[in-house]
Amino acid sequence: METRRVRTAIVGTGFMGRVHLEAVRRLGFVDVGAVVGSSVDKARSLAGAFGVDRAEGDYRALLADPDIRAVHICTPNSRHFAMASAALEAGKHVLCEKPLAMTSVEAAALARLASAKAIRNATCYNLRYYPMVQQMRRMREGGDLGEILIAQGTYSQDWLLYDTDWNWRVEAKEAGPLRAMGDIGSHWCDMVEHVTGQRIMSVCTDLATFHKTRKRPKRSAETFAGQSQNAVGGGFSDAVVDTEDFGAVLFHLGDRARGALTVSQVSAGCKNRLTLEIYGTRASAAWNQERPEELWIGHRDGRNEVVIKDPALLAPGAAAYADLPGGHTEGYADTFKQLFRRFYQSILDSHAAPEYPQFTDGLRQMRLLDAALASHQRRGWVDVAAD
Ligand code: SOE
Repeated sequence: METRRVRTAIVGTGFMGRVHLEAVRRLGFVDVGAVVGSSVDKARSLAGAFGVDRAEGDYRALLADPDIRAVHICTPNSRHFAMASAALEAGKHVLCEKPLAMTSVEAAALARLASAKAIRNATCYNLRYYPMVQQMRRMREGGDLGEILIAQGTYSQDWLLYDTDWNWRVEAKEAGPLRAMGDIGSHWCDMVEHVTGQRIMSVCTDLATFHKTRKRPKRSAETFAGQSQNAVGGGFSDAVVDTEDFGAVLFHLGDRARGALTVSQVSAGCKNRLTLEIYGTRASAAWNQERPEELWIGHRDGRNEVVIKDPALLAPGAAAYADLPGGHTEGYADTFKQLFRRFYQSILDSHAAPEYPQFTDGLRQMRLLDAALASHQRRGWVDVAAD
């Protein structure tokens, strides 16, 4: 009888590796067979904290293991292509953190390979799956907002505000040429296209690197390490920074709509502030990741509303992303659970349509990043390459 369980592995032991491991363990039908780190010691540390028996220092040790059917790639971006390619070639289903790769050329190759192998593949644009983001999408699909005229917002954080804040994402050789835009801007762009059902067609972008150099710690610095990192001993060395702290993007959305986005990792007090505002011909909707259970609805001829997440009151397609009743907050970690549940259910049901962002969606965002960088370099409008 076919087993109704999947055995997977987590590759990467930093912030995202831990977030993925915790979310996978909440599914109930997925077992974590191994944790892989850049060293066996780092792998053992995370594996031991979660009762995972196997710890490896090289992801290739998993590829020959027939019991490992899927892998999560939660490593720095520079390793995504090699790891995802090898995993796909070994017949493993792959869930890769965003951005999918270092370039759209790499991303296109991954999308082609996944398609050729007919293997389940996902790019971790998990922020789509807050219940109230799904409510925005269902309202748009139902015509409640009318025709979209404007989309605007920001994704702002402050964990890289000081020149003593450091992370692998700061270095282009580890993260790719765009940091704020690639790391969090791509989340926002994926979300606006997912919610509106329209494509960003062209962009006019201005990037800024406020800290031209940063203090690189002689010991590794975890994501969001911030203040604790500043306090860590070991000293610093000066490093030239080749990625942006800030980006401003004007864009055309679909045939008619217009939009504006700012992205920052140096905005004091913004801990993880993704805001999305959609203005339509009938009504508006606005959402803030720092108040995830609330959705603001704007009206011209009636009272504005603030809707609080209560599955009993949401559109069915949105309620499917809420596991808890009203008043029981679901947040950041839950969005990973919602995406992963659908990913693993599609592994068990080979006929299921993928209800999650795939490598093709990861490629889409890489092409958007290409256009944003080219626009900044040319100081003018650039069309986004078609899929
Ligand atoms: C750091 O900016 C980060 O961890 C991103 O890499 C994640 O994708 C985002 O969800 C939270 O912030």
